[in-house]
Amino acid sequence: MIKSRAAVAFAPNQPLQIVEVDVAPPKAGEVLVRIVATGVCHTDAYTLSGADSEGVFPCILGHEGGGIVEAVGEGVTSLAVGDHVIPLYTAECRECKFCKSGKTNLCQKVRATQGKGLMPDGTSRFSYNGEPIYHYMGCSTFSEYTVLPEISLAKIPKEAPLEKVCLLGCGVTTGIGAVLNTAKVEEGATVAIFGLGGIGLAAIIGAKMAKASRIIAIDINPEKFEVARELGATDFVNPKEHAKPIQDVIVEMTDGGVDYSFECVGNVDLMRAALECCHKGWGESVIIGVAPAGAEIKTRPFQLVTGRVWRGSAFGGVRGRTELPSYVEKAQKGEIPLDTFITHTMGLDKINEAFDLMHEGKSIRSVVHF
Ligand code: NAD
Ligand code: AHE
Ligand code: ZN
Ligand code: ZN
Repeated sequence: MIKSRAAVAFAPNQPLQIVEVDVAPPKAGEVLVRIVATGVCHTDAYTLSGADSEGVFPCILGHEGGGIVEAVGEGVTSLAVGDHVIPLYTAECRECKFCKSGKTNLCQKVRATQGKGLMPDGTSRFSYNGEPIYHYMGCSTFSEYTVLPEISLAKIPKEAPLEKVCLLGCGVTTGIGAVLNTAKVEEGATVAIFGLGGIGLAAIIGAKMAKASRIIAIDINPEKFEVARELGATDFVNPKEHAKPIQDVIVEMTDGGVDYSFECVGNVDLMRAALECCHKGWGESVIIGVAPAGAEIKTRPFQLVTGRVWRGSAFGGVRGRTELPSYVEKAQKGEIPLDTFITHTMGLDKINEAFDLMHEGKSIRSVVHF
């Protein structure tokens, strides 16, 4: 057992508590990682709110981290002590039906236990005062030390700054990947992006990389427009400034609708608007936002009959162990401007401020340093 400083979510809707937890050594196929830095994603806030059907408490949240391998369990071959890694909430085993299909990044090897807050053997490596603490999304990066399956870690070059590339563990990769892998936006396409947080802004980068001709940025917080413009957005729409449904506004702006839209908020009404602002005959809408348990999407089936397509994207369709190193490389070359996302940094003791800043709409990403 080692001691680790961690921000524990003891119950929904309560501030995280900084305590010293016990971390058990990695078992076979597992790896102990020292987290150097972690971003705070809206999904952490979503689970903390109690709206996540897979939310279990007490748990250690966090899934956007960067760290260094501290110890490896029996049989681990792809990683060694000292390697730099990014934890993956979407594992990549390369041998399950999903991995072998070549059609999805949604490896299922450890997904069932991960969703229960447990390691693949059905137990937790974390405890506090002798009581187990649950893992979260297979990552639990709000702990100085965490244990993950070997297949849930992407090895990255040691030169990459972990306090920046941690953002590639979720938000930035998700937004870019949704545009490039899921939608496969082509040169000259028109794009609408709903929600300009870490995910939506990264989707703008993806759209710019794809050479989209128009990138329409939509948010109810106009303070997000400046950075959206900096990243390549060409048009800016605040739904609060329009009396008519926002899909009608976008359809009018674009001679019948956009080629692609992305919902990066987690609001089912906005998901409908994002679908319905797509062009008849071919427009495709990608749902990235995570909606509360029990929420459902709706539209007139006629919207689909007349050629619009509804898709979803998890971690941008990215196979983490195989593809994340190339994202790190792009960040190092300046092709993915991670600094633009990091509006706040803080120590673990101030992590609750990161949640406040997010809810107040003041941050894009807060990065917590250990
Ligand atoms: P964020 O809080 O940083 O940003 C959300 C943005 O949406 C804010 O700018 C906010 O002003 C805007 N917004 C809120 N309501 C709006 C509305 N009605 N119309 C327009 N804009 C509105 O969040 P984030 O970290 O960027 O995450 C966004 C969503 O993506 C969350 O639901 C998160 O859970 C989800 N997510 C999904 C994946 C995935 O793999 N599918 C990965 C990461 C995050
Ligand atoms: N537990 C949630 C599901 C949440 C969800 O959809 N998560 C996304 C990643 S969000 C990252 O910030 C995802 O990857 N989903 C695919 C998967 O396998 O979980 C719920 O609502 O039950
Ligand atoms: Zn996330
Ligand atoms: Zn797999």
